[in-house]
Order: sequence, then structure tokens, then C-alpha cells
Amino acid sequence: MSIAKRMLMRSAVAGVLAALATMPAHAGWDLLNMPKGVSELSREIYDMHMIMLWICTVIAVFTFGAMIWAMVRFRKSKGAVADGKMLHNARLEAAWTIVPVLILIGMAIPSVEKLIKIEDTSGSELTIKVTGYQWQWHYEYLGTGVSFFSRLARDSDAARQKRSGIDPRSVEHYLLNVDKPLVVPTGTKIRMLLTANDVIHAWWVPDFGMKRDAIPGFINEMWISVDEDKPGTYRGQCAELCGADHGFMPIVVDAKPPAEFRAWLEQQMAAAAGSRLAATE
Ligand SMILES: [Cu+2]
Repeated sequence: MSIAKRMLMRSAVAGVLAALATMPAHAGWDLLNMPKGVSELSREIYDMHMIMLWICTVIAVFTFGAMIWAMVRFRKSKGAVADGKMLHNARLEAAWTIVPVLILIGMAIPSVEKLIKIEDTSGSELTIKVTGYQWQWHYEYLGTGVSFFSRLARDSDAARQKRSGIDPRSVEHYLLNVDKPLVVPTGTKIRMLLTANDVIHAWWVPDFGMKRDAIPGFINEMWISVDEDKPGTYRGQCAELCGADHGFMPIVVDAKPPAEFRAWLEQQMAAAAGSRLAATE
């Protein structure tokens, strides 16, 4: 390589590095990765994802590095000639079979552990039945008499209508708000039973690390446990194309500390009992 060429190459590399270094930190790089989430499972899934990502990165750097090095170092223009003698190497072949097998086993063991944990709903303290409808969700707190529908917030619904004249940017959490959020306690293992009343839907809140299909005639199970120190509002959406308004059945979960949740549930139970009484009179 001539000196001029080499200098050009170096300044190009330096330019790219400088451009990367000066990129604003808020350019949304964290959005490239999966969210860490706020639940026990989501954190464990995130950690495992990162470990596997780094294993794959090291393997990629090593294999592509060796390949590129071999291609450049032994290129034809440099007069490289194929070595006719090295056609078979039993030791090398055994090594490149055994090492990947060990890596795969090492990755499979924690994966299976997590899969089993995801399916294990034992020891849950609360069961919520989630039913998907075209196009809203129904939540039922089993054994309490409390149940309600949760649908797209009316201001979003008004703004989304054709020629509504309402600027969607003026609506807070446009298409991501509901009239009545699902309320759950933090630090509690909650079993969720998922089904649907018409077509297949899927209940998905990314921050909980869990998504499951809601299928008519079937009951799917999953569990969540929101971190004790992370009460707040978490948003999700239906994740199974379920018809024309699939994009208009968001999920909002309000995670409250257990005491606050109990107070809320008692209030809802009293209201539900009151309306039952009124219906029978
Ligand atoms: Cu849907």
C-alpha cells in the first residue's frame, strides 16, 4: 500500500470514529436493545439475552477476524498458493465440533431453566383472567367479583376518526391510553389466565417481559411480578393481528404498592357488590 493510500485510509477510519464519538448520547441507542423491564422474569431474560449476545459477539469477532486475516494475508496477488497437503486434520475437526457443542450446551441449560420458570405459576397470590375482544380487553379478578372492560381512551378514539379535525399530537398518550387500566400490586406473583371471546389476540406489555396469545376456547397461563420498587404505569398493546381495530386496543397497567392495591380492590369489590344488590332488588 502506498503512503498516500495508507494516509487516506487512516483519515477515513479516524473520520468514522470521530463521527461515532460525537453522536448525541440520546440518539435512542437504548431502543436498539430489548428493555430491561420491571419484573423478575424480564430482568432475568434481559441478563440472559446480554450474556448470549456477548458470547455471539466474541465468536463473530474471532471467526470473521480469522477469515478476513486469512483472506488478506494469503491473497492471490501476494502469490499465495493453496497447500495441497493439509486436507484433513482430525484434531482440528474434533476441536471445532466439540467446542461449539459445549458452548451450545452451556447456553441451553440456563435457557431451559428460564423456560421452566416462566411456565411455573405456582405460589401466585392473585389470579386475573384476561379476555380479548374485538377490540378491547376484559379483566376479571377471580374470586373477588371485580371485573371490567378496558378500551381505548375516548379522546384518542375521537381523534383517530376520519376527518376528526383533532390533532393527534394534542392527545396525551395518543392510542396508548385506556379508559380503565388494569391495576396490579407490586412485589406480588400474579397468575394471568388468557383467553378470547372472538378471534386470537395477544396480551403484551414489554416491560414485563411476557407476551402470550389469548385464544378463544383455550386458557393460556402466564405470570408477572412487578418489582417492589417500580410502581407506575406500564403500557402495551395487542400483539396478534385481530381485525380492523387491532391497533386500537392498547393495554395500560397501573402497578401500585400492595397496600394501595388492597384499598383499590376493596373499593372495587364494594362497588361491584353494590351494583349486584341493585340488580336483584
Ligand atoms: Cu389484536
